Amino acid sequence: MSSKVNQAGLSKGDYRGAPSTLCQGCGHNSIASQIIAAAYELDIVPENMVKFSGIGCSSKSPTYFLSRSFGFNGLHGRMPALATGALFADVTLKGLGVSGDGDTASIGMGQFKHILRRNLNLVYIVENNGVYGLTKGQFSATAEKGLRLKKQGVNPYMPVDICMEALVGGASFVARSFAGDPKQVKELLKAAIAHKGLAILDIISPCVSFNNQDESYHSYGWAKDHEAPIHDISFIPVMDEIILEDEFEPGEMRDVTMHDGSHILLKKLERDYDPTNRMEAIRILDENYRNDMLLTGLIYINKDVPTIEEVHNLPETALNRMSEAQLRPTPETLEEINAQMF
Ligand SMILES: Cc1ncc(C[n+]2csc(CCOP(=O)(O)OP(=O)(O)O)c2C)c(N)n1
Ligand code: SF4
Ligand SMILES: [Mg+2]
Repeated sequence: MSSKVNQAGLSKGDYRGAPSTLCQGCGHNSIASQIIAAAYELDIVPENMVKFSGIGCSSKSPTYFLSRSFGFNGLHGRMPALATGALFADVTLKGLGVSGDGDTASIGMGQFKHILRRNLNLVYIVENNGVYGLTKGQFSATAEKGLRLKKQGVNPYMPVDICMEALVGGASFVARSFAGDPKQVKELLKAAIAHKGLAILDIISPCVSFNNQDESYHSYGWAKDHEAPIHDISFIPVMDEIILEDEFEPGEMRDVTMHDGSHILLKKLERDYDPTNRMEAIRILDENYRNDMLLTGLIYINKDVPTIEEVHNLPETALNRMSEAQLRPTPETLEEINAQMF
């Protein structure tokens, strides 16, 4: 049986991973399927991607996609440090990090705030279910105030908003989606992969075992009823011709051209939203937080933030592929450095 291959000469099967051991219906499984679809449609060579995660059901999920990409499963909350070291050492790779709301917003918050400052070439997905799924459903820092869970009681604390933290921390790409909206997840993933720098993708991903009653903000029922997309999003790869006028009415689009020449097309819904306006992004997130709405879409993008390689003027050849002779300073350079110490 022949299956269709993409421009990298690969079939969709080449992007899959091991069979999932997560609960049936878990939002994390839907996200894994969209990662497979996005990578296939973008003709990515899996060996040019590297996967990172912390600990949690979400952090297990890189095993279930892109089995040909190298993967690191780190410690709980420490994925950002792992990704920073690896991507600093090899600037030729695109990073794909998968974390959970516990992994990122509880134990990992300190690391999260610092990765935002560094603009690594990394897609950072938070599979956000409002609970610690793997350890049997304790409240995470993103659980809404007043949430009642059978074994936990009532959550007395205000939630952390991942997108707001990302925005105020200086992230150059911030988006939110919902695992039950696969088309939007896929288009945002493609845009995040094309972004040169750190792309934060907060995806509401219901935990069907511990947090899926309809009144919970991280359930399928609530998210379906309260999702407020700020636009319809389409990603147009660099090789495809763009004929805007034929598909959309003039004036209804926001067209963001990426560094590689690909395009993100945002079709206006009820509001005229400009994702390049940071203050408007903060305002709309705050409004959504206070009005109990789940704002989804590309919330913010800034293509002009220098990446970590630009800040440190790293060579195009990855540090980890240089020979010892290239990396070792000459005796004269060492002497110069030593002389500066006195
Ligand atoms: C340092 C450390 N503290 C606590 C734990 C226990 N632990 C494992 S997973 C987890 C929470 C996972 O929650 P989240 O990141 O939201 O992932 P989910 O399972 O919900 O996808 C905790 C507290 C651990 N593994 N390591
Ligand atoms: S416990 Fe929850 S988060 Fe973990 S696999 Fe099951 S549904 Fe998913
Ligand atoms: Mg969780």
